[in-house]
Amino acid sequence: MGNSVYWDRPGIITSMSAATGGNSLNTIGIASAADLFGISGSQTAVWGQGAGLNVTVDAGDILIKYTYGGDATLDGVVKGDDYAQIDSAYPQTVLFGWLNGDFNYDGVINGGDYSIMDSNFPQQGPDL
Ligand SMILES: [Ca+2]
Ligand SMILES: [Ca+2]
Repeated sequence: MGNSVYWDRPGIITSMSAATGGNSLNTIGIASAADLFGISGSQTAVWGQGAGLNVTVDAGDILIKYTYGGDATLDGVVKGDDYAQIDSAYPQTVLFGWLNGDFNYDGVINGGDYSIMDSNFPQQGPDL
């Protein structure tokens, strides 16, 4: 079986010290623009407005952000809408990926992912 169904490779990593050495406060979040913004076809959206990025993205773009573990929405902060993402995906058991709350990329959404969010929520600093 190829990697078209299950992701079992190292993927994208960062050497930024805040995201290495077992530190789960900061990491790399990855989501498709189509999933994050609910767009398709030729539709576009503006990503990173709060962070001053203002990047126009289309449904085929993959968004990668250095952010806090638990920032499902890739806006640089862990807050209520991130908890809403994981809370809505968890009971469905068929949704995966960063946007749905798989913050450790192990292919399941479970207590380990909630632990990352719950640990980082009070520790996070300024929006990334
Ligand atoms: Ca967020
Ligand atoms: Ca997980």
